[in-house]
Amino acid sequence: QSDYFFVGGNWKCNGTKDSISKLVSDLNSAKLEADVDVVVSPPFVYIDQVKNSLTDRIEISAQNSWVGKGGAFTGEISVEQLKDIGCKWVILGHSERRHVIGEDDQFIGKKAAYALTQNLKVIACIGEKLDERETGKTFDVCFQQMKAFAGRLLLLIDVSSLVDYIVTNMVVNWDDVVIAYEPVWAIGTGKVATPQQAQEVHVAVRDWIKKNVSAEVASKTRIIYGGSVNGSNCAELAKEEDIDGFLVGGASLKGPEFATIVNAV
Ligand code: G2H
Repeated sequence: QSDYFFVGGNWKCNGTKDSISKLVSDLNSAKLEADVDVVVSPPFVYIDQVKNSLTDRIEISAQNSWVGKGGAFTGEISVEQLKDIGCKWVILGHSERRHVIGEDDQFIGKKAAYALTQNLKVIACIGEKLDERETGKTFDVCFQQMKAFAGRLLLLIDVSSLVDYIVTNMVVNWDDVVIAYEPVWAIGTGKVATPQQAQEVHVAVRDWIKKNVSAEVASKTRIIYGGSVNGSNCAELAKEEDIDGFLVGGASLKGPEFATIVNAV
């Protein structure tokens, strides 16, 4: 695990060959601080184009992956294929996959576990919806989502035997996981969480990891914030002690603004 700030650009379902070529060229010429891990996540169909034109300074993530080994799964992309074309990361559990496409905690947890066993690193997203925040369920929802990730990774739930527990721990490396807290009400809405709102959840999630995984993993794991982060609000957010980086959507489609966010610390 790195102590570095981590900034991911989630391009979502945006772009054309031309616009992506321009974005890559802006990123290639941007000055990025050395002590920040930078990742961009293009739509599947443009990953190869980006891989072949983007500086190695920036790693590539997919926005989703299939839950197991490839085969007769029409329309899906396997972890093995993503690795084959040079992806180092995959975003899993993004709220758009959860709430628009309908993926549930268990399915997402399974995807994360499979990706990690194949050495594809995971940006694991969690976050509450507006009504859940308003009814005081923010922590419950985030912890439930964490449990689905961690439960699969460490067999925290239903530890059936010590042997299973040890084997799973040997396979899974928490160094390969970044947690992204993205309150759903702040995603693509222009309504960013205040630094205090984000910090409060990040601390709670870190504490959850400490209690349910280990103090060491809790202190090392990067917990990044996502939800309407832009060039103007990133510096304030980055000052919070438990905000270790950002997952950026809309603002990552503009190279210079994304570079500002990368350099926010
Ligand atoms: C949250 C974020 C990127 P945006 O989904 O994952 O998008 O910055 O557009 O809110």
